[in-house]
Amino acid sequence: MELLSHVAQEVQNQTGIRLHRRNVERVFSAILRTGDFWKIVDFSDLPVPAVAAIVKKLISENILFVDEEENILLTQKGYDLVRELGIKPAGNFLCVACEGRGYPFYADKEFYRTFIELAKDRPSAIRDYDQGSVTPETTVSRVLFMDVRGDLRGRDILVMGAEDDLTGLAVALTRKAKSVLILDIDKRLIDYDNKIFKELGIENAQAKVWDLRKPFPEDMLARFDVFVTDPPETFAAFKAFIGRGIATLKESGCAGYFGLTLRDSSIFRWKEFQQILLTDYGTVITDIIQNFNHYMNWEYHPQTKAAQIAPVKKNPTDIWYRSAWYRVETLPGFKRWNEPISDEVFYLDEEGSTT
Ligand code: SPD
Repeated sequence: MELLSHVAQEVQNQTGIRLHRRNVERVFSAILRTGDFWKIVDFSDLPVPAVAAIVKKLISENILFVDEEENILLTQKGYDLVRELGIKPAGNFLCVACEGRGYPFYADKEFYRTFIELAKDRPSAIRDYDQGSVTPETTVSRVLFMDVRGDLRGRDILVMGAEDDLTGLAVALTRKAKSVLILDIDKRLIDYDNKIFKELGIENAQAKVWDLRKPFPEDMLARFDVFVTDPPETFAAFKAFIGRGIATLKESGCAGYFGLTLRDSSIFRWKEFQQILLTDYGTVITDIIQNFNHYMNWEYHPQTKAAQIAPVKKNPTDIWYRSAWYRVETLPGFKRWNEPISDEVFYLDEEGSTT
């Protein structure tokens, strides 16, 4: 078997993460751009355990080595192999102004500045709920995106299970929505939002503690025009956050926004998520903007499986964890899923490692 397929097969057997030869090719391509392990994960679009195992395997084959500064580099054998296989680095032409999202976070400077000011004392991300906050630029861009798509002005909006990003606060701050309800399991975030709403006299927004593993009461169903969330990547969390979000939508033509990453789940799992969205829930995917969400590094990183299985001890120093921003729309006959979650695998499974 040729080398890329052999490595893909061996790492798949070892990690339980589905892989094909081009996943391994992509790791090589990433290494041609950077020696930083965490950026290699970012550019490879693969779960951390897969990249860690591929890199370790290639080190054991004398194709890669780690230098004194913990950079991952090609050996002469590695360079010869890359040349022989014709592997190239990908181009990098992302817009530096909008950071590649297509929505200029600086468009409304007053809004951007106010949000930064309000976010500066935010509670720090904690491991218990797999928190990891997106940058303020990401949060502001989410709101602009919603506005452009007609999902902000005059809308009843539910933001749930993702308030470490303060998206609900940002939506409320525009004062353009009809109402904003924020649900999160973390009381620190709920108190933070409600205090700001009180101080600023924002009366159409409220925040409440809620555990999304529990079904919603009847009065939450068919109540909102738009939901926003950012689940952990397990199937149980996908249903609890997104299935339940769809259940709260009023009618066909309503919209849901959420992030899905390839750092904690594979492209094979994305296919299964997309099948659930299309077939089980009866929605259509209108948008996927890859790497829209940029997550600030979290303090608990050294305690995670990701840190433990990495081929280097060096912690990430730059943004490496990013996720795609999905927008779905309900179609006639869409299904409202609102079952209890009994699955114990809620935050972490074989593809995830950053919790
Ligand atoms: N534990 C690391 C931070 C993870 C933040 N959640 C990202 C969810 C993407 N759907």
